[in-house]
Amino acid sequence: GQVIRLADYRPADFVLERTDLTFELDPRSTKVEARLIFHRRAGVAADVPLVLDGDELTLSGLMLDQTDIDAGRYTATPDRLEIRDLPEDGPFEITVTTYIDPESNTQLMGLYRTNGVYCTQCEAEGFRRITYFPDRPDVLSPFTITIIADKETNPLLLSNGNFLGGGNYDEGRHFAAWFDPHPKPSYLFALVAGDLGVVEDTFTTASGNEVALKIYVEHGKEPRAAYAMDALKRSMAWDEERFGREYDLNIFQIVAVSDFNMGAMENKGLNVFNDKYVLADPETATDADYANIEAIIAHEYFHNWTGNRITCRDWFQLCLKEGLTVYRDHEFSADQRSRAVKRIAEVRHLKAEQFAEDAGPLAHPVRPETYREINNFYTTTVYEKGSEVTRMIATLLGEDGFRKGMDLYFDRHDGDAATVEDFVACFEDSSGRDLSQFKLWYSQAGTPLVTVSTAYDAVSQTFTLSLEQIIPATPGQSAKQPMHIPLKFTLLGENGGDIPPAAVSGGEVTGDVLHLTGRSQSFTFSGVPARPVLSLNRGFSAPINLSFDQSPADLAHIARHDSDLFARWQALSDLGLPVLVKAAKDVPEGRPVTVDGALVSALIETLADDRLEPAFRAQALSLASESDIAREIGGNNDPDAIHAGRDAVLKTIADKGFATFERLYRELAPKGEFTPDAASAGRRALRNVALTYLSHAGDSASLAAEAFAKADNMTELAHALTVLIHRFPDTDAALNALAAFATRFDSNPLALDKWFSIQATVPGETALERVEALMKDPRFNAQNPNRVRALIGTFAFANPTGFNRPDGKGYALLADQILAIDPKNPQLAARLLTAMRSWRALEPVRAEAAKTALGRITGARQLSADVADIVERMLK
Ligand code: B3K
Ligand code: ZN
Repeated sequence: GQVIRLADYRPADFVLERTDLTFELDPRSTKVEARLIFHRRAGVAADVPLVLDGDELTLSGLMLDQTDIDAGRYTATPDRLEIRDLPEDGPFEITVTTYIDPESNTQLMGLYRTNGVYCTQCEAEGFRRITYFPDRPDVLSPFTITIIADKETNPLLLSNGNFLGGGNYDEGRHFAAWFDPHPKPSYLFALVAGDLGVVEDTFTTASGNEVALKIYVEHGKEPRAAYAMDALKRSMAWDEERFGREYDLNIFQIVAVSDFNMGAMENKGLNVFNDKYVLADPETATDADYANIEAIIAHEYFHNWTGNRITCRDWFQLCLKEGLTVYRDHEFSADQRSRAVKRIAEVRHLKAEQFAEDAGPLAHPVRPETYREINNFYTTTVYEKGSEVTRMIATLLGEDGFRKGMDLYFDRHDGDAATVEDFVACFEDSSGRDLSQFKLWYSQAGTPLVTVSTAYDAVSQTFTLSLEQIIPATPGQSAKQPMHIPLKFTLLGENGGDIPPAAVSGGEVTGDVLHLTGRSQSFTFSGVPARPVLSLNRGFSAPINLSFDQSPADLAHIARHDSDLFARWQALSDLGLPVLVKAAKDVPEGRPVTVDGALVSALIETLADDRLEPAFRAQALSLASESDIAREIGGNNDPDAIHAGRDAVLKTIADKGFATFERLYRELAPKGEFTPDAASAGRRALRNVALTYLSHAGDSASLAAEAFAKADNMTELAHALTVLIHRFPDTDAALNALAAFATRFDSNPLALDKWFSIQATVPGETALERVEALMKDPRFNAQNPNRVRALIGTFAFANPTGFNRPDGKGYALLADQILAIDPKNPQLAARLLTAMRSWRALEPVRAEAAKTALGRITGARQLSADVADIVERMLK
């Protein structure tokens, strides 16, 4: 593929006024007739042709104003249709006819079939696989859709917008027509047809409009959509309350399908979901599943305003809808659950995924300036760092100031295809604050490193804080400008309360936010009566790494006293990380692993503190992951040493806190009926953490076996199975549990995915043989993205010791799978390949093996643009 550049953006030559599509559905040969009304944009010369995008299309009919066009006036190839000699002014109608084959569409882009259901996925460039079209997000029009299909097999005929009507047609067929009055780009088009069950409800908007809500699932699965429906209604109410945004059609529909390349898709009025993010019941869904369903239902619904009513001018602006909408779904979940615990989970995820991406060969700015394959830019940088950038705007302007800017954005840009500049200008105009330096967050890649040093002078009662920022070099960007970094902070006194300083000099401080804008900067606080303990970057107000030699005693002080629970968690994590890093170095040298006493007592004190919510305690006791430790070490990493070191630290904590873990494990046993609410989920999370530690202290499988036998919910059942299989893999208890789980959930693909994932993450080199054996299991299905991700994806992304076997067999397995999947589903293949994004940070033997596997992929013939782009950037 060729390189597309932001700097080359030009508006389309023709304006699309209306889109009228008729589908005659057939599994192998669906007829698509597109009637498109265009006019030439003012100032575009009369000899400029109309160029429409296609992808693997064959043209079978072409008319201008209902008359066939002479062959000499157009050129059609599978990926392009050029029509010449079109009217200079005034509207004209082009009718394009194509035939497509949904059944053989394994890419899952465009119109495809999943379990006998017709379904579409058009973002980013899938619509061009349906018909020739100006398939770009800045070409918007109202759509009228007519669907004709066999009535018996497709009782449901769905598309975007409001239902116009339908009726019987010839030969056992029927039809339905839909009209979406809100102009939209083609990527938001959707069509679904088939035979599905439905769950129905209604929502009355603040202005009194009644909206029909429908969630479609496979027959028999309706009860499992109840939680999703509840989450949808809460999302609709929240967007009215928090952002003043009401829904704008008389129907909102969600369809759950079992073959989907990602989580879900925000098509106007007709969201299509991976069923993993719709279906839930206590027997088969974990608390994490419930939380994900709530977040993703909200996310797609929130796109109705941030993404659909205001869309993106071009795909470089993807963060405009994604970063903002992630921010909105984070805030929603924070309001529905515990804000601090939600923030901890977000930051863990951000560091594990986005910081890793930003530190490796795939690093790119939140708003990239070039791409070869846009599908590869639906990244954690665009989404999660994009959300953090939005959060920083809210931190700079305050909650009310942020709302004012958002109101202006909705007022000013409703109906537009907008840019990041448009968005930021709304906050500048509504607040009067200059955000020009701040905007570097969109263009500079890399996680800033802020180095901190402090000094207290008792005589003058001044506290000085010196900061220096370094933004690491990333691909294509070597020299960087200093950024505007908003750091929330407090100075803690000896008794744990906040010390309000009398005055500050050296830079801007607004309320509890310190603005670091220079490359290096010193802030001096006067009127500080005693040496304070600095709590910095509270709430993770900026997505940065801090290098701050804070003493264990100071960190323990923050962990004990900060009024911001997030800061307490962060201090505990900062206390733990060096211990884990040191353990990873001690193990290969044969030195005993020692664990700092301050860490152990801070952890056990937190664990035992019944005033703290269980979900927080569960987070506090969940040590940094193996990949977090690897990132902290930064290079020459040995995953086996990291794993062994971390295990030894866990065991020390387990031994020291044994009595407390045991008490909590017993006390937190479920009472009464299962409910998925956050408080109950928090108790289950803490109980699971206790079981993990107890399994490191004891050397028998009996407790986990008992937990497995007694679990009455998937959160505890899956965790007990994980502990059994990971810690006691060859025991009868583990093998029996594994077999029992598979039998019990034989007919439930989502639960069976967990069975695959749990085995794919068994630590150590035996995982490879397990994964190979599971790939031959009749229940494995290489065509289903969820199953492939559950086994191959989990192995590559979440099993550091198993995947990174020193002999390179893990990489070889992944390379084989990528080469096998790529011809059928390039997006899935490319996504799996990103599991190797940190390969350069491995010790030399593994790094060499990884490079060999990557080399084998580049050397293969006929790679998709998706995989070619990733592997080439990875090797650069
Ligand atoms: N907008 C979609 C993602 C589309 C991915 C295309 N490769 C889901 C979301 O972010 O809401
Ligand atoms: Zn999104």
